[in-house]
Amino acid sequence: MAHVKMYCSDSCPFCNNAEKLLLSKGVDIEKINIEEEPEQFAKIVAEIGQDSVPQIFIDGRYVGGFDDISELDMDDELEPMLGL
Ligand SMILES: N[C@@H](CCC(=O)N[C@@H](CS)C(=O)NCC(=O)O)C(=O)O
Repeated sequence: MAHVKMYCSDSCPFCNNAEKLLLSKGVDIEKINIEEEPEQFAKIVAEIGQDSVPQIFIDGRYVGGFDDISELDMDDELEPMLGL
């Protein structure tokens, strides 16, 4: 199964939606709370040029936010990326 890393914050509806979608696929999520680890988030913001949350990586590959994984799911591309 793929390794999913999600940068997120508390009280973020898009993060909750992304988590729900990913959990519905049965995958584990490594969550990084950007309020607790701002320096880690600053590093990836510099890399990807996006500073909203969530920001999701699957097996180290940047896939985007909730809208992006939702679209991948609708196109039946998310599960293969998750190794399902
Ligand atoms: N299209 C993005 C929207 C994400 C979004 O707007 N997240 C809010 C928090 S729930 C945020 O980070 N707002 C601050 C910002 O956009 O810089 C997605 O689907 O992930």
